[in-house]
Amino acid sequence: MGYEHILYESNAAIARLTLNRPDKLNAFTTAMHAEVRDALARTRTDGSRVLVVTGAGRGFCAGQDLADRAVAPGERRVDLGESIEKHYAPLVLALRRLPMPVIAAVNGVAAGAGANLALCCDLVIAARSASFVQAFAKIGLLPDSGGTWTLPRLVGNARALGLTMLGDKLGAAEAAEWGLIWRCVDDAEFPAAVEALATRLAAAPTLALARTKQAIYGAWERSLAAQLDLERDAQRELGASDDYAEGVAAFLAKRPPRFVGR
Ligand code: LHQ
Repeated sequence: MGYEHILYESNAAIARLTLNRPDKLNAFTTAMHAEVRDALARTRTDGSRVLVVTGAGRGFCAGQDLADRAVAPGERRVDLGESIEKHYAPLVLALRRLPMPVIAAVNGVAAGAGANLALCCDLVIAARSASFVQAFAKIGLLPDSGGTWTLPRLVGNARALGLTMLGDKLGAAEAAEWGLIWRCVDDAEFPAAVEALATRLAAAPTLALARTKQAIYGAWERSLAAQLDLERDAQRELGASDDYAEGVAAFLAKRPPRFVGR
């Protein structure tokens, strides 16, 4: 599949997916969703060990393209639930279920579903000039793409409700202070910081990181006893992995490990 609305490449185990409608702050259309779906399927099979999602131009993603035919202006009977069911919910789950770390490299404004897609990634790194906007209330909607699930878990109900009911911009520095995102870095350092993070994760024990994200995301739904069982089972699996053998051998030989991701 050739892409018109995104860029995708995978080099040296680093997959890079760039939302590429800069004139519209990379807002999602139905066509863009199809391309992202295709690219994420490729990431699973092309040898990638980390995925970086970012935006072209001055924005990360402005959420749903409000002019796309999926939500034609003035059309009162449009079924937004269908758009969520077909596009946004599967995308959130695909990112969460990708068996490797996913970095959201938030280069500029992330609004609506664009903000919540960033926040469902495993590590969110943002340029200082970037911002997060829960724009939904401004157009009479509630936060989707997992926002009502992710936000209270990340920042608690007080801040989740303030952010979503007011829909004001939250700058990247404050987002990092609040624990909404992993890191905020100066704009000049942003590309190098993203590259360093991706390079480091591409050489990490991928299977262990995949099990780590699965365990942490699922922890909210399990009891401590069930979580301990899950940790036992996952550790049993990882204990038989090439990367565990390599990690221990490297530690004992006082040399850096060479992980293969399995
Ligand atoms: C856009 C958009 C946009 C189209 C900027 N659409 N053109 C799921 C299921 C189904 C349906 C509904 O929604 C959802 C989930 C959602 O995502 S709902 C939330 C949708 N997103 C928004 O409501 C955000 C709308 N955008 C904004 O509030 C602002 O553009 C932000 C705060 C993101 C950035 O503001 P500025 O930096 O001042 O940029 P701008 O407003 O001048 O935008 C630049 C261009 O991008 C402009 O186009 P133009 O041709 O006039 O230069 C905007 O119209 C276009 N654009 N967001 N979502």
